[in-house]
Amino acid sequence: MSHRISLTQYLIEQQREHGHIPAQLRLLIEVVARACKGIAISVNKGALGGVLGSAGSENVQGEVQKKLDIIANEVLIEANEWGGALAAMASEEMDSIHVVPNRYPQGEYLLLFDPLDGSSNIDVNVSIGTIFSVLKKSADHPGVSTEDFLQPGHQQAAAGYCVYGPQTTLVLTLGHGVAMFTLDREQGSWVQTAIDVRIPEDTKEFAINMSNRRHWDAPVTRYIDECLAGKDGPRGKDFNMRWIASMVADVHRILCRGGIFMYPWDKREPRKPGKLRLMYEANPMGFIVEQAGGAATNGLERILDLAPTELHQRVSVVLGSKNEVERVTAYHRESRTGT
Ligand code: AHM
Ligand code: MG
Repeated sequence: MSHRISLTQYLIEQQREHGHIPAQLRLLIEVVARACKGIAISVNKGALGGVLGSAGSENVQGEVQKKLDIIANEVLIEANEWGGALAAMASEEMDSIHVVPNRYPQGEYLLLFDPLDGSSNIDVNVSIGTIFSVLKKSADHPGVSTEDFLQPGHQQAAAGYCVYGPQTTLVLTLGHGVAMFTLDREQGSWVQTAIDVRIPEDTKEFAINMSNRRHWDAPVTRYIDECLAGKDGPRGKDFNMRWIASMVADVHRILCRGGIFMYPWDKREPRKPGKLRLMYEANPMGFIVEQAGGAATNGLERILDLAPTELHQRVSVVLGSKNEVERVTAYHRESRTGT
């Protein structure tokens, strides 16, 4: 049998041989991965564990929280607050940042997460996930505040997601490519199952919530209509469509076989830049996708270059196979300049 590389071995090698990560970051990733294992156990129990359904509360964005949203948030907080690597955490499910309590040592990293992405899929047994982003706190002042988190995505030290699907898979970037690890339930460990993941530059598959078509902006309608016209249209080829309604699962498919994912601004709530959140959804996914050779923009600019102004700010998202993302971005630019 060929030698199986565990997440622990991978991280130690990244630290020791390649010098890509300091020890504190290695420990932090290990703890996040352990928390994801705990979340996977709750997800898998489903109705047997009494974890399905609404929690009867709302988060800061006014969305109804599911029981598993809250459970996953608590698992991540409890696993990470005592380890010494973190100064604070931020989550889709918490209004404000969670500073590491005084009884524990404070580290130099900041952790952001969407504890349970794709919440509408929880109760219907469809793939969901956890998304996380790691930033380094500036060392030029003591203490920690929300402002410390407001860094552009290109400053992320690490990012990843865990997809709870037919398999439980952890996907990770430390800024040197993308690796995948599958949970071996019998061993209880993460085993590396892909390295140097690359997204094909071209694709014939798009992911968008088509029911919003009447609300889209002209460049988005133009792009999708051209795809739908198939081989008789300007693209000269047939396209396929997928929409799982879990960003984690849609992005995972794109990492595995290419594609484009879009959640654009639309006219339903014109003052919101989009549905998805920049700091703990678009930034980590943008980092992963770029590290796999893809691209991620808000229709006009690279997502990782956006300067955040709020912890929970929203953003329009276009990501995946490079040539398709560039095409959508070009359509937006043309519509701005009128060319
Ligand atoms: P969530 O973080 O509250 O689960 O919302 C984010 C999700 C994404 O995973 C997914 O791409 C999108 O919302 C689905 O939206 P829609 O319900 O419009 O299909
Ligand atoms: Mg989400």
